[in-house]
Amino acid sequence: MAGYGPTIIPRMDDCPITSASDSVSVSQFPTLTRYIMGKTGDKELAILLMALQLACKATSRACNKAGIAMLFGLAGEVNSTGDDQKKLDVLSNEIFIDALTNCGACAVLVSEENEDPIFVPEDKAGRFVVAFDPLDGSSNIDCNVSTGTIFAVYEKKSEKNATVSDILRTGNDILVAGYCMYGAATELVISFKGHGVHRFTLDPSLGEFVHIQAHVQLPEGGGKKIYSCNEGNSRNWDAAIKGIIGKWKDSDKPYAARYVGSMVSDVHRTILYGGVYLYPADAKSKHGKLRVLYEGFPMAFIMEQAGGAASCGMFKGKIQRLLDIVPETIHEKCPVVIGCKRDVEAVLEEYKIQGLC
Ligand code: AHM
Ligand code: MG
Repeated sequence: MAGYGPTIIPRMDDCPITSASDSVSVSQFPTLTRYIMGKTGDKELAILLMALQLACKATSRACNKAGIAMLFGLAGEVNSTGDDQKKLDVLSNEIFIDALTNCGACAVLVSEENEDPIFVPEDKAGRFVVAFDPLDGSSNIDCNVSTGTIFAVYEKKSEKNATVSDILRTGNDILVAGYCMYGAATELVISFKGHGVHRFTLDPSLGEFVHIQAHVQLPEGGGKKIYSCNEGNSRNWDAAIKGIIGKWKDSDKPYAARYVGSMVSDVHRTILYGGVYLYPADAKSKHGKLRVLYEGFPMAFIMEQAGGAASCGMFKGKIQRLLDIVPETIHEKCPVVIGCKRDVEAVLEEYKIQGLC
């Protein structure tokens, strides 16, 4: 990293970085590749995560070149949930499927863009199952606003050939979850169960994700007072969601509204600054909009690992922790209320205040 100043690099071990004195000159290259190798102790999982990071880099490159390479616009197809596919949706999906089916570590893939699960042929299959949204935030693609990839990794339970039951499991079974944001910089945030949340930024000149922050935690006390949701849907919200957003807006120190409309960006900001991100159920969409396996679960997993909370709010007649849902189909949806404990708990309390639970 010549030209980037002194080679004082944060440690990548499990110690939180609290001050400059925690920084040591351990290596000029604290890359995601090294982090994965050091963290897993499991070569097959490391190979899988290498394939994922390769696909993120290739998708980042495609996003960067989209205007020049005429990759903006529609592909002319609709995806598994009936949304129009953009050219970049299709390309990024091909990138992820290619990387994951050929790495030798995956048995089944579930992609937002494919109606059915993809079973990797036996001669190339491995132990893991991956659910992913290759390019989330499609509505932002054509105006060059940040988008992202979201993924969750499980180990298959079936002894022989994988089945769909290997992916229809609660979010508590996730081994590793992450997202990659294609924004002003490309940033990959990853969490191995029990090992906190780590941030890596793509250094384009090196072609590697470089570790920039260990053990990311939401700000103490909940951080900035920010709510993030599509308020255009508010007339269809239930009384609790309407009530709490109203209270936040009317308080002495009102909350700010921030909404990119790309879940990765809105969740990333929530983790770093504080506040809450909501895509609740409403009268028109009883299950909300976001998909359990590759949007709700991985983001809830990361949020909890970062010291936040993740709930569905009121869903199917009861308040549910998001990671406890047991999906029955691969593209099913769930309401999402994720962020700092202060604000998620305030939402749940509002259900009690309104007499809804
Ligand atoms: P997508 O998977 O079709 O891109 O939809 C998911 C996205 C999220 O990233 C975002 O938070 C949400 O949809 C925005 O929805 P809306 O446009 O209804 O506000
Ligand atoms: Mg999506």
